[in-house]
Amino acid sequence: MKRQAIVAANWKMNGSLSLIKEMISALNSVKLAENVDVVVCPPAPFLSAFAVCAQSESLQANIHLGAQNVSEHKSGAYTGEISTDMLNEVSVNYVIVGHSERRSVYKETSTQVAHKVKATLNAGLTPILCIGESEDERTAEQTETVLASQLQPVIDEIGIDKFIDVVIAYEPVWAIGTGKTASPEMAQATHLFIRQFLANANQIVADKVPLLYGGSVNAANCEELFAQTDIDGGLIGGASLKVDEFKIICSSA
Ligand code: G2H
Repeated sequence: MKRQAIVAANWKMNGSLSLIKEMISALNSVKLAENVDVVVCPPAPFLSAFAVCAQSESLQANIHLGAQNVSEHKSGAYTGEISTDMLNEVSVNYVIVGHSERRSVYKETSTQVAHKVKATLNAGLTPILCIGESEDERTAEQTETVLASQLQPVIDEIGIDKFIDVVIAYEPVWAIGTGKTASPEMAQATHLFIRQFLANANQIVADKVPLLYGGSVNAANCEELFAQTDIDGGLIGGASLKVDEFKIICSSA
């Protein structure tokens, strides 16, 4: 079975309205393989502009808009937060949930992440659930325990069957924005663990869920990473801000 492949751009707190326009026009000329979707996740103030520009430029259908975060609450007195309904109104399809920067800087717990995944699914949006271990945890050979501890609360919250609509991004924290990338073999081995962990609960779901790799992916290393059996694309940070480099990454998937 050929799984859906996804290349997602996480701009983090970078970019501008002019980059939105430049990226849309560049992506319209990329030749994507049939099973590849591209997701661009700009900062929240630019979501609406992306949606409007994508429509006026007739952006190809397999390029989608994503948000970098969402509230687990439906609405109310949550200053600074963004709801799933708001994201739906501006044509967002995907939401990055539980990125390591949200977990470490904003102290999001795996339980809160699980609630966000549930809210995202309930709104008909696709969560890109980020998981990953720190350098110390990898050195202490705790990688699998940590990944399991990040996945299990989500399984408990939504049920394994609903995972069929979830995308998982494995991002080793030590590889994020550092220029250090997991070797393709190391990334493949960890992706295989994640798939087997899901398979213990539901083989059909495990076979279907796209597993993205993230952490210093660039034009030079993407091809080898994407060629691994259990790597179905990538979550790209720094390199997704460079239009020409991101085009190469998208065409490699
Ligand atoms: C990991 C990744 C995008 P970068 O955070 O989510 O960023 O590619 O810059 O390491």
